[in-house]
Amino acid sequence: MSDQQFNNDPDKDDTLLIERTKPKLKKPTMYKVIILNDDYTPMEFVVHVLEAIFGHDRESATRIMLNVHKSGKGVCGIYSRDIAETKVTQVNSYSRESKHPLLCDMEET
Ligand code: TYC
Repeated sequence: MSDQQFNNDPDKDDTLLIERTKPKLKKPTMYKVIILNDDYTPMEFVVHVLEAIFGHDRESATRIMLNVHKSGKGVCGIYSRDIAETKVTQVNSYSRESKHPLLCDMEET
């Protein structure tokens, strides 16, 4: 049996090789932006922050604020890392400027 007859010369191999590759897109890690309760920040200020920075309507903002007041912390929204970091900075800067102790943080989902 000759190479010519069976086309066994690797340099003449005409088989198509398909390599399996990982899909390139993976879902980004998402982050919960959390506000923390304290004894001094006025309820109206927290509601205002939830409306202005997180886009909640009055009803949703009030529900979240009251839940945080009772339970200690609560989720304002879920975002990609960059957006979550920006929201946390906005809340903490605005609270400090306004002389309120309200604090915001983020947690991986
Ligand atoms: N506990 C505050 C008060 O009694 C209200 C409050 C709610 C503060 C939620 C912070 O994230 C907070 N005035």
